[in-house]
Amino acid sequence: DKIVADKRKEVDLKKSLITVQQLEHSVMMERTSVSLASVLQKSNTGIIAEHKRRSPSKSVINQSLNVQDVAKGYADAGACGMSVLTDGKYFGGSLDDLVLARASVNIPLLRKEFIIDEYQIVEAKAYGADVILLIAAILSREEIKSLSQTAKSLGLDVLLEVHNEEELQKSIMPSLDMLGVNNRNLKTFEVSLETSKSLSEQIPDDFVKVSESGISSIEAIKELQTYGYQGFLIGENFMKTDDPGANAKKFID
Ligand code: IGP
Repeated sequence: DKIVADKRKEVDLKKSLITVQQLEHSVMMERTSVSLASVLQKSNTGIIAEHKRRSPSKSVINQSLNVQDVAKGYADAGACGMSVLTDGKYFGGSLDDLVLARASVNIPLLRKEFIIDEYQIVEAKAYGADVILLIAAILSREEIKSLSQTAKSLGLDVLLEVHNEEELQKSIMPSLDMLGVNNRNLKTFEVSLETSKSLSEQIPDDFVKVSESGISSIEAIKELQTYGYQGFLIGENFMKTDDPGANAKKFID
């Protein structure tokens, strides 16, 4: 897999510049994380609003906004959490975006990244994240287990992403907090909310269910709620406008 090979190189380079021990000295390591799963469980709307400049499927979405303004807009709108893309190559994000978002808001922040190594989890904590994403399509069950346990030991929530039954069955384990169903097929980029609907009943009740990608209406959210979803990860629909926060607010009030 191309992405995994790219990340392997990126992580090995970073490890040679900043060691895990150095990351562990970050002042952010002392900060108490906020659990996104518990915020979602108390919310009626469950919006997780994403900062996303571009994507492989849509190329440019929005390159002109300042991440701090976007973060404040989402928090003021009442979003339960914010997702910050930190991948540079495919999404035009960076760890700076995470730091700047952290400096601007107190809502839980998800580090949206292709995580393949424990190093990236310590990095997530050191740069202010509350939650990490693990993607079942690129990880073995053993990797999901050790990476999620590392996250839990740092006080971070874990969102595990699947897009089919096989990935779901291989991933279920107690060290996960939220199960996210990605409505976008990462290979074909095709989006269908049917993915969330059909997998919902196979997700055990002890996990908070999150529906990810391609959500563009309040009606879609209402329908997904009837399938037990409590979290809704929305990026493009908010980011394609000049004021993502104002757009998010329409989904919250
Ligand atoms: C947001 P959308 O269609 O609302 O912009 O999707 C989010 O679900 C999507 O960015 C995403 C993603 C990912 C990006 C879901 N899983 C994994 C990168 C890696």
